[in-house]
Amino acid sequence: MQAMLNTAIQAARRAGDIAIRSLSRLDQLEIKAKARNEYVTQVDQAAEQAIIESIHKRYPDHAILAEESGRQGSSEFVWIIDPLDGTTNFLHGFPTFSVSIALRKRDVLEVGVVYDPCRQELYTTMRGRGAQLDGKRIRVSERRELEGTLIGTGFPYRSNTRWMKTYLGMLGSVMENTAGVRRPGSAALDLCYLAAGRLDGFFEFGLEIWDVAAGTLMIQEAGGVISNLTGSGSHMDSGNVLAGNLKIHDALRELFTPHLNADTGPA
Ligand code: 2AM
Ligand code: CA
Repeated sequence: MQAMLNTAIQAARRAGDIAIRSLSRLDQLEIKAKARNEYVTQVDQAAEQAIIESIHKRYPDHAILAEESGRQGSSEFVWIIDPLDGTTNFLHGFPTFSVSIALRKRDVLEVGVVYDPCRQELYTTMRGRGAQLDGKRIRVSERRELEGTLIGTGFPYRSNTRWMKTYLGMLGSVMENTAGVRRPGSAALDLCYLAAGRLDGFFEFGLEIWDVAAGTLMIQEAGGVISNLTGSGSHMDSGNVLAGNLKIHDALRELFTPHLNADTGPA
């Protein structure tokens, strides 16, 4: 698996470099929203192609599940790729976005890499081998109570706005019971911040598998817990995510129970 991790690292750095180079050109683009959106889509696609090319050079038979190009091939090895997580930030030149690459073998996550090209921070993990930031071991925070915690989240968008009331209720409860809430805008990176103890908890509705695959293994290998919102099932199916160390995960779940019980929210 070390060779596959190395491939993922190399691919993530390549994609990150494309994003950074493209960011300086984005500044020179005309302000028209349509032109900028099209340009960002091109950057997404170019970064994804660079990643797929790096992977297929070493592992031509492996399958791909990627945000832009969807599913390709069939193999017990599937690379799950988000070439640019935090596209809205990127579009605005807001320097919080990431590249996320995970490798799954027969439904088990084996490798995860998330790269933040703005800070040049590299998060890596392999099943059974812990999680690292720039090669140094990271762990989830040790806080045992919600008081004093910093919680990350993402706002509902598109079809998930139907849960807006539920979400705002949950957000209110978190604001009342913690030291603060942050909404950086790249879910893959948020999960790594949790793995590194920079955030104590995290919750969001409606994420895609490429947003969370690498971050999931990162959190698990850093000693944390990640599940769906009710704590009873996999967030990889529902896309609804609740994460923290064991104590904070459970405390958030308890805090959210009254909001989710009335059949008004997602699991
Ligand atoms: P993306 O930038 O790759 O789209 C932010 O809440 C998180 O949700 C990001 O990881 C973002 O990934 C994801 N997301 C997916 N679709 C989105 C959308 N239409 N608007 C905002 N965020 C979206
Ligand atoms: Ca994404």
